Amino acid sequence: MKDAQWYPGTMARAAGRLQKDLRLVDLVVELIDARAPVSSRNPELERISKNKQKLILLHKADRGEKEINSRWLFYFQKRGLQAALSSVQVPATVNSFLEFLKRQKTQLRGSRFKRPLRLVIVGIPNVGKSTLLNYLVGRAAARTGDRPGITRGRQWVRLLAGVELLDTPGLLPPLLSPEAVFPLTAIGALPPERADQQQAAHWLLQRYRERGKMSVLLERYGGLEEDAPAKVLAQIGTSRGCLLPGGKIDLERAAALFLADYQGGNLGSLSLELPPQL
Ligand SMILES: Nc1nc2c(ncn2[C@@H]2O[C@H](COP(=O)(O)OP(=O)(O)OP(=O)(O)O)[C@@H](O)[C@H]2O)c(=O)[nH]1
Ligand SMILES: [Mg+2]
Repeated sequence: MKDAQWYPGTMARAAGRLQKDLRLVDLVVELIDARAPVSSRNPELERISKNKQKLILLHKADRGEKEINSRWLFYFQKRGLQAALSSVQVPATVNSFLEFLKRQKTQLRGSRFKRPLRLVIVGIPNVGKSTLLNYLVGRAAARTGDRPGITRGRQWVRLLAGVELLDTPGLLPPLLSPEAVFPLTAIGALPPERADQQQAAHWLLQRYRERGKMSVLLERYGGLEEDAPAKVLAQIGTSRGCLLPGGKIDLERAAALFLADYQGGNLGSLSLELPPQL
């Protein structure tokens, strides 16, 4: 599928809309996935929000490896960017985000006339924007889901007294770099039809191998020999009874199952991209 044909019209419209909304906001909160901070950053979002005050949240930090998360955080901060780790599974991270917002509100009050602090939450699909919003307001204000493209329109929500937040639909760049396709598939930011699921599964299996974490797969699927990704995928298929009529292994189903297990957090924490050595 060609990128130009794939890039949905709704996303192009949402990007245009966001450009207008940016004029109304004091702060842009960009959510990226802590496991893949390069691929999950949309350069288009960076470009259109470059004149705004920004906070980068390395979100779903609970799914990334602790030590690598810290290295990524250091990497962003070293480059002069405001950044923090974030996860709805780690309340301390959400609390420090709230404290940050309260400080921002006080500063705004001090410097300008009385109006609420307005922030917008942006990022690629499925990175956790609406879930974070719901967690912050303590109710299901926005629809969430484990698929990309859940939020369709924009939505303002009052977060605290004097702080308003705009939830936005996930945005991907119109042209994805080839290196980003598999990480984005692994974290569930791309619809399955966008990439070859078996190749994506091979790529992810390779990451488990590289990070020395094959034992996690052994525990989940049993009886795996450490071997080439294609063979491991076939073994996963066998162990999970993914069979086609006639008894051949249904590799497509095995790949979907394995990717879903990674996305669902059933395979421990695994970072997909490493920060450059500083
Ligand atoms: N492990 C983990 N999962 C999370 C976290 N935050 C969100 N999720 C999950 O990520 C999935 C996507 O969440 P959403 O909030 O719908 O993502 P979104 O960015 O609003 O997605 P779009 O509306 O499609 O752009 C859901 O299954 C959430 O439960 C987190 O901090 N840790
Ligand atoms: Mg959403």
